[in-house]
Amino acid sequence: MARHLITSALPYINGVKHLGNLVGSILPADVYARFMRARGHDVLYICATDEHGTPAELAAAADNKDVDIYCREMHDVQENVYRGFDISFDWFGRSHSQQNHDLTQHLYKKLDENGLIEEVESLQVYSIDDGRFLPDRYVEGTCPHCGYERARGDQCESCTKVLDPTDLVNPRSALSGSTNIEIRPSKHLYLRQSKMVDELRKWIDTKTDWPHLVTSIARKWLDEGLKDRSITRDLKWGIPVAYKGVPRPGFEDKVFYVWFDAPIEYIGATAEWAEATGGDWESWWREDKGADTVRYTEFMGKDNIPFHTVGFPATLLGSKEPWKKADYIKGFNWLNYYGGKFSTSGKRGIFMDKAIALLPADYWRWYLMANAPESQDSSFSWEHFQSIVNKDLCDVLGNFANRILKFTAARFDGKIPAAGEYGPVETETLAAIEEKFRTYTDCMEQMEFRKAAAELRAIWMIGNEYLQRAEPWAIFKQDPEKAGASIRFSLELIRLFAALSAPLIPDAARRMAESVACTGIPAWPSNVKDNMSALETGAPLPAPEILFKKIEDEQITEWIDTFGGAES
Ligand code: B3M
Ligand code: ZN
Repeated sequence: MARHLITSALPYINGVKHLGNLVGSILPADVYARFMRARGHDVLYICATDEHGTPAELAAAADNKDVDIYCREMHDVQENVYRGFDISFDWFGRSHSQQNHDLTQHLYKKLDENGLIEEVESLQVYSIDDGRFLPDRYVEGTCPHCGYERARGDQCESCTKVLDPTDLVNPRSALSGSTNIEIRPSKHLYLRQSKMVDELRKWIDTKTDWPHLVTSIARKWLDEGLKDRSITRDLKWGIPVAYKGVPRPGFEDKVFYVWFDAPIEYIGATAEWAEATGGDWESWWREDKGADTVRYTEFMGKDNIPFHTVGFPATLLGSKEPWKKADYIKGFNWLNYYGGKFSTSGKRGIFMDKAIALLPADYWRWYLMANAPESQDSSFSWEHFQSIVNKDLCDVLGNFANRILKFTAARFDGKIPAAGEYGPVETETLAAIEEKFRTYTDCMEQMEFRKAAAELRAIWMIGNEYLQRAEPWAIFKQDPEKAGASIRFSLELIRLFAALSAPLIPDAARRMAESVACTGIPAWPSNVKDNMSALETGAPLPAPEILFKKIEDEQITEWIDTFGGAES
């Protein structure tokens, strides 16, 4: 048993996320957390809303709300949506928490003491019509690198390059749309990342097992020469540039940049968790207090990789304190919507609250993980979604469970029949499952989620093949006892499948377990064979229920109508 700290990129507070966001960090982190817990590890899965910066202010303004109230409300809205998707956070915190204030100001202080902070007078975009500076997303314009016309001042969504507001071509205010803009000087704190390139490169070089997607992005940044980056902003909303309640002179009206404090909230949220549960957050984060034995895995979409391979490690390394850093980073490409982008601002694609109103979480969880954008982008279409759900969940898994449960109800009075001796069919079936179970476990351990889903599906299919070969319904008349034994074998398989499927489809797994008179999700097996005699002969089963309902063509037509399809 090992201790596993798992974090997924913190969703911005400014609205419910779409399925592309979900599959790019939180969902795979949850699948991994569930898998590792099932394997008996001590898991702490931490996430939070990312509440500072211009997106929060802009969204609150659009909603006519005080930003403080807006964030509190949206945090709860988001948390509920994630719970609806059965995301098993151990803590879902808020980057505006007191804990994050304290930690962010502490790390700033350390960096300053270590000579890694510099005051720099820099040129900022100022909107004359709005009467204020326009940091980050308050400015929009054309990306100087790829020509995307709706690039924001902090990063281009299209080519993922990190930008400075003054880089944008044809800048305009995101508040008023005004192009009446000038460049004015303002004093800011810069983190002297340029002094840390060697240390960062040494750290990255130890990560030989990281996915190419992740290390290549990190190396590109280091090779291009790390620029010192500004870690403060001319904003009101955020964490004050202060230490122990005393503002830094000249910085009374400024706050830390959201990308400075957001990753620190991984630690902050753990401290929130500790306060709420009596846990010990330092044992997860301080290598001098036990965290040296923790394995820390971060999940994120590819646009977030630079901040986690360079920005956040620079903060932690620069503090010269023994903070836990990522042992592994799992990065994801994009999930597209009919080949185009899911877009929050363009309201294109499917948002989590809408998705969960249409179908239970497991339908989405399965589809998204089986098609996770791991080695390349993947694409959602309603037609594809329908075919995957109907094939995998209904025809393969659902049908398997259903046939057995119905037959048990009809022929065995709804009671679990006695087991019998294994014949060659049973022996071969178990050997085949055992082999797939090994590869499935390996894939999950390696976080190769698409492959893992394919292996799990193959396990379900072996169940169906067993039924075809054993044909309990055909032999029932001549040999009810033998038919019973084969049904018993199949019921044990349902229980086994419940255990194995739980990380991906936890609610269906629970219902499968209940359908064979087990409460809760069965323990993860150490091998298949020894887990085939767990049920109690004669135990009554509940009336069979359909595990998954097929998605009909009419539903697809309707949803394409509502959400847009290929032509939109
Ligand atoms: N909120 C960006 C995003 O939602 C950002 C992640 C922060 S992780 C510390 O893509
Ligand atoms: Zn661009």
